[in-house]
Amino acid sequence: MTSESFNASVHLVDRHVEAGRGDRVAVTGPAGTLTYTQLAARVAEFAAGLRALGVRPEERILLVMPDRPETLITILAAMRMGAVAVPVSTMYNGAELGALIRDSRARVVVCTPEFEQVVRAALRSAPEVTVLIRTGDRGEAAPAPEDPATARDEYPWQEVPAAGRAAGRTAAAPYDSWRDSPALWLYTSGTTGAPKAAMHRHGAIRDVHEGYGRQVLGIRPDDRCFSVARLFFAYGIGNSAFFPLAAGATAILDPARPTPAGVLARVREERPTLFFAGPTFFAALLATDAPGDAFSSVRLAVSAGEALPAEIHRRFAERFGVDILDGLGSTEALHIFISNRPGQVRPGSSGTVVPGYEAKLLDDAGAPVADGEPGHLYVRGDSLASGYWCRTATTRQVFQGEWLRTGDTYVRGQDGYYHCLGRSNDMIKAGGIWVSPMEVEARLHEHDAVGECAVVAYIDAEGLEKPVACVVPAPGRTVDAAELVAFCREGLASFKRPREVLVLDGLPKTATGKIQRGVVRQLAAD
Ligand code: 3SK
Repeated sequence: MTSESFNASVHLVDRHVEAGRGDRVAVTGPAGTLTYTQLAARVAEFAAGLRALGVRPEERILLVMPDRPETLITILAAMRMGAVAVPVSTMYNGAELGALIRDSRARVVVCTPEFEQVVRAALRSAPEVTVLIRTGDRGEAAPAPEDPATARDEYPWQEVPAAGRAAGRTAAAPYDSWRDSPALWLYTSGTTGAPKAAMHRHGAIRDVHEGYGRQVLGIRPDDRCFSVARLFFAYGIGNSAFFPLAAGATAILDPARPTPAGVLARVREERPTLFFAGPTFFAALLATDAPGDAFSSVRLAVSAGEALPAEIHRRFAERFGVDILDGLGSTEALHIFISNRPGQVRPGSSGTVVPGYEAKLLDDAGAPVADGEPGHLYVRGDSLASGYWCRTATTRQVFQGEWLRTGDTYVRGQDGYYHCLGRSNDMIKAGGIWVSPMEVEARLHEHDAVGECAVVAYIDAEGLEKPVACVVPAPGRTVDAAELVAFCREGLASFKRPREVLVLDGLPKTATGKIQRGVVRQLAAD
């Protein structure tokens, strides 16, 4: 007995061509425009090329790419031929990326020129990679491998389809995947520290659109979706790929690193109707001198990644005349499962449960809590990941039967609206991205001026979480805060750096010597 046949790539692209909607624009932006017919052809020929290069169904193809049509084509081609797309953050350094590549056991890595250097550094510690595909000018000579021991085949991205044609295949037929076949892995530091891959199925891609995209956003073919969160985030890939494509609408992709000025220019030029960002970015937009009509094309804005403070919601709605739907999602659930609804927004709340999901709040002993009482949030629904790749113990902690333990503490009002109280553990969510305090502390400990340290979240003036390093200097040393932040920037992806350094005489400890993080958080807040 097998599952229902289902290929997410066919659902997102070919279905529209078969239904006579092929002339509609699927993707647009400064890096190019493709109709659904053109996208379908590019995906099928790229999938044929990947097969000719020896990629087999269920193998991983890891992408280090900004948001551009080639990225979308690569992800969809991987899914079409039954392989697993693994888009990863473009913010990692070589060592961090190398660890992810080794963990995924990908044999194929695809990158764009601006990330080639970091990818090459990563590949020095990832000898299992046998194929490197780089976008760039056609015919550009591949640099000689720096270390013959890591020699691998390199292909310009544009020439991958030619490999398919040389093998007699101009277009790959879709692989007969099932709802439950693996389609996408997304790395997350999530609730438990070290990055691990949440494994998502083809069927989950349809599920997130059906529940959130269609029933909450009411997304239509004439919508134009623009997301500040990039394709390598669960939030971004839903916003910029799954929702627009499932609805036959248009995705606006911008390869530039998002800045308030750049995003405002893109909104002016591309006129999105749905705009997706996180609270930190909404706050940054409010700090610009953008005119009141800057978002006049937008019918709905969406916030996720961390709880949206009511004040940011109010100021944005007042200044730009656009309502923001705050929601809660997770990489493990693939997208948003609790959300406000158009016309029924309660500022300061995450909203109510999205169709297709159920939520429950439990106390420390696992008993349900009453409305108005705080509890640990659990969610269930069809889009949940099947688990973490090669992390059995963590999978069992987080995926409990049908339920996902989100790691958040919430309270539900009698009206069914959920309010975030913070995380159940010490992980920090800065700018919508998980930061593991332990990882930042490990880097701080590499500095010889640091005796002891604890990294905790503090809430800034906008009501948003930021990592702060509380540091006890090593004996006889003084700590230069700016130098310490620069030191963290050098050794870690920049989003993990402490935004402030607080120098203390000692860290508060329990009788057994454990750092009292609650007390440290309090010190950081004062
Ligand atoms: O963090 C969130 O709220 C989120 C939302 C949608 C998809 C993924 C994530 C992590």
